[in-house]
Amino acid sequence: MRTFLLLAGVAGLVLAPGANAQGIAATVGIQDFTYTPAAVSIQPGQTVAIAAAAFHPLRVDANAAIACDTNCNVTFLTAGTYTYFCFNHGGPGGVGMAGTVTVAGAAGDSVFAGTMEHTVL
Ligand SMILES: [Cu+2]
Repeated sequence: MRTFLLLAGVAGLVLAPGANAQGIAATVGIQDFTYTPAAVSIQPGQTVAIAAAAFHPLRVDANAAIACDTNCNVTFLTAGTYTYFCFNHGGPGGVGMAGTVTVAGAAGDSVFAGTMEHTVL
């Protein structure tokens, strides 16, 4: 297993290596060019495991630095609605192969500043 450490350019979300203190709150798979389930809801600080592959590289609208092509664990620290998409078959704003993560709570409940980790198996 190789681990890359990247600087997160946007507050609010982070890629975590494996399970973090709060574990995986939701898991999103891929079936026939669709994320399943296409929408998940979590609490601030929880992690979503989103399937990805070289053929289905993951991008997160809110943070262009999050780009991974293996299964990605993305931790969302700030309340809000986040859209992600497959770089090959979707686009920003929920176009095509895309999904949504809703993080409960009032906007600005927490502020994140730090690093994100992208784990490549
Ligand atoms: Cu795809």
